[in-house]
Amino acid sequence: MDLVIKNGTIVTAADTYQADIGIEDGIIALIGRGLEGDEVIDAAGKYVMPGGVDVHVHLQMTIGDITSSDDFTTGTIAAACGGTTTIIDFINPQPNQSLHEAVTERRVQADGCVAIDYSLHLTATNARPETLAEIKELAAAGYTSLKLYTTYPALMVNDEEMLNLMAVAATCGILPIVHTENHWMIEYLKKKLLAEGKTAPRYHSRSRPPLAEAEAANRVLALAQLTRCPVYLAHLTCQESLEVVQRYQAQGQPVYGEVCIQHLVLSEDEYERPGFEGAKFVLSPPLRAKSNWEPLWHALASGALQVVSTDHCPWMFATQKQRGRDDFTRIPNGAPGIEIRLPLLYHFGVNQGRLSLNKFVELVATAPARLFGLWPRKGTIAVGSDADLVIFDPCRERTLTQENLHMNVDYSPYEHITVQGYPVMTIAHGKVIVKEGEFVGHVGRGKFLERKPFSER
Ligand code: DUC
Ligand code: ZN
Ligand code: ZN
Repeated sequence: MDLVIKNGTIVTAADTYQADIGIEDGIIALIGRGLEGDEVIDAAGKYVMPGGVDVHVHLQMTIGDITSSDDFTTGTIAAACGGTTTIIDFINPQPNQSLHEAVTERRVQADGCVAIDYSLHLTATNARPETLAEIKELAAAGYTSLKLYTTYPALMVNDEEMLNLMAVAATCGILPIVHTENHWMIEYLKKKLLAEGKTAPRYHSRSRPPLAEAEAANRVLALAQLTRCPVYLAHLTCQESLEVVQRYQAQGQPVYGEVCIQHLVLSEDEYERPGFEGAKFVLSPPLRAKSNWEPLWHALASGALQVVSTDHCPWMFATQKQRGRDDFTRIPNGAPGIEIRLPLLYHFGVNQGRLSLNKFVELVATAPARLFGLWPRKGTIAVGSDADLVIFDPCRERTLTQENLHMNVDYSPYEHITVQGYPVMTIAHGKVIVKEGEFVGHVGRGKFLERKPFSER
């Protein structure tokens, strides 16, 4: 064996047990007792879990003349430091750019620049015949998920377009991921608020109420039913949307959904911070009332929702967020999270009795890998799987300040929070890439991952 991890407690979505893991050529080769290898890591007293899979991140995403502040290098290093070994980002097609061109552009940005493995979701902003044809071709090349938006003028598709896109997705093994917020409700409220002189960050959340999210979720699931298309709803935030999801699930429709870590831990109270501080929390859908927390946790624990991701999309507070100083609608949407997903979910989920240890692993690694066509290569600890592993110390305490994190952004939304339980080592393809909180790997070692069609997951 090249490497043996000894004496740890292996935790997967299904089991918790004591065993050693033997790794050869970057792959898990043996799981058993008393293994010996050229290099040995002692994981006594620690959990050994599959590396995290974050299926919703926006690294170096350009909107107009600004770009989110973590690029593929800084963002994947930060991910690794927080125990994530695979990310899925998005292609960002410009108007009139073909999907193939957008894929090539994104691959050029990422290939050779990533510290961990990555893949890309397609994004469609129209349903022209040539776009539909490209989606089929790209599905065959391993791009088996498709982001669709019901808001953002440059990105959104109308119901007719969504129907045509879903119909194609259903035939070629693609899982649509939909950002559900009713654009016209939001436009109406934004204009009304601005006309009343309400320009501060707190009005961001008032312009995007739960009703707008739940309406779009309902509509999207109805379109999915008509086209017999499975669907994955991005960043669900509120009880109103959950009720919609569960109603369609109860009819037997394949509906999946994620919660982003910020919506489980932070609330709309953050928008009441003095001055412009609330802008740090301007993300969409916005942070909600605390009363939504327990229904979301319960939906994750019960399996109604399957994934916890981050929607990592950081903007510098001192510069980029400032463009919305006099108008909340101009604040770039998004916040950092790629590095703190595992510790926050463990601390607020497992430590507080809301999630079992196995459910925690399922939510951060196994279910995302499975839904997006990467399992069992990723998301589990099994012979033949990639040796992407996290050694997690359930006793390690850490305060999530901007200075001790690696994300390229000038603030932490979690500045005040101390968590218990933290990754102390991250291994990717059988190599230690993070040790005691510092990246010791090689940028460029991460590989692009082709993914299986939805029907084979
Ligand atoms: N919301 C999005 O829909 N995308 C990026 C960041 C955000 O907050
Ligand atoms: Zn979104
Ligand atoms: Zn997003």
